[in-house]
Amino acid sequence: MKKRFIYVFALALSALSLQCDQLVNSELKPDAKERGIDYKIILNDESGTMQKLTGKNIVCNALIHIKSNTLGTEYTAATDSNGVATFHDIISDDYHISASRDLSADEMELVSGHKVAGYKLLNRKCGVIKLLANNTLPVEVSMEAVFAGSPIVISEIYASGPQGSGLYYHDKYVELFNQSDSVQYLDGLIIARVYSSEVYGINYRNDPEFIHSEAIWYFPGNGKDYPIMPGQYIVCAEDAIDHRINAPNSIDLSHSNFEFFKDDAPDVDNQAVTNMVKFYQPSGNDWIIGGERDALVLARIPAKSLVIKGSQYLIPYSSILDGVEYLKDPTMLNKKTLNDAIDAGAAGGIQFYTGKSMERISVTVGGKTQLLDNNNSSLDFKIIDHPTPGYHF
Ligand SMILES: [Ca+2]
Ligand SMILES: [Ca+2]
Ligand SMILES: [Ca+2]
Repeated sequence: MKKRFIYVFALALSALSLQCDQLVNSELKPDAKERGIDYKIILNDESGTMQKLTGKNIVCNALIHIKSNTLGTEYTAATDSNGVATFHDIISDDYHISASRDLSADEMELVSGHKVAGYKLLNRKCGVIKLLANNTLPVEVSMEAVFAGSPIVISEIYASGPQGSGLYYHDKYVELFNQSDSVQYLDGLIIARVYSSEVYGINYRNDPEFIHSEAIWYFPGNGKDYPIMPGQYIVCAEDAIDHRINAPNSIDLSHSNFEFFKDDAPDVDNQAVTNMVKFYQPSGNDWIIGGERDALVLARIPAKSLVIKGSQYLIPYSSILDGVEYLKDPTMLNKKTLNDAIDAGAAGGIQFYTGKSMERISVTVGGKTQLLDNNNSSLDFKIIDHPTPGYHF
């Protein structure tokens, strides 16, 4: 369960800074001939944490990472004692931004009276900024204190279907990773698809509180029946079979950890692989995720406590451990359906039936594998040439 303190504000999504663009203008294309200029980004903490620590709202000693939405070029800089980071020779574009400052247990004790680890100041409300050549003022980005150590993350989504087997696409899976130092339990954890309708142009990206879903499954167990060990990957397969029998270029998922078996449909059930529990999915013959675009969330909340509205169940943002959106063209962020506080960017850019997959970028910190988790899939994910069920590329 995500630990939170009262002073950590609920996700207030309305008060976005004017310079923080939630919707990206897809018309904006960088001009290759344009000369790069220097930009300053200033970080302000709106949660009162830095005020308590330093008497000012500016955030010093923070790391800022930006990535051009169109060109993919990346830059990193640290903020100085005035909370300002300077980036040199930058071309105008929309930039994904992740700004982060660790809060030590000693600092947390000063702020909250509790000596707790795992908190950070993050730019949860603002994942994309616009840097324009004619703007010489510092771009302001707001920060808030959050518990940032989700122990379990979505490490890979494979959905495109294999090469050379016609329209075969039953080898989809989602993979999870325990990146904490302790045993975690999957029991009751929800995997849900984020609802959107391209046909009717409906999505709930700007809902201030809830994910809307028409496909909710959860892990079986009564609390401690299904452990995931530190550093372990867990594969949840659409069908836990050896797909190479039907599609030679596909993969063997018969040893998956879990399987989505839709008991009210003509679906296959490998008796040797534990089934996920279907809580709600009124349509479709299986757990199917989009081949080129979709959004998934992982939530820690009892499914039976969820409320239904119309044809969709509502999942509170506060219960979400991780969320990943992927798009056919991940630079078209105006097509996003998942709220920016959960995922400010998008993975993807994979065509149908290419056998390609997307996984979180791994970094080694102190000899230990960590997967990037900036709540921005544009920064955190990369495309890989083939699926890697149960391991990393
Ligand atoms: Ca199935
Ligand atoms: Ca099964
Ligand atoms: Ca993998």
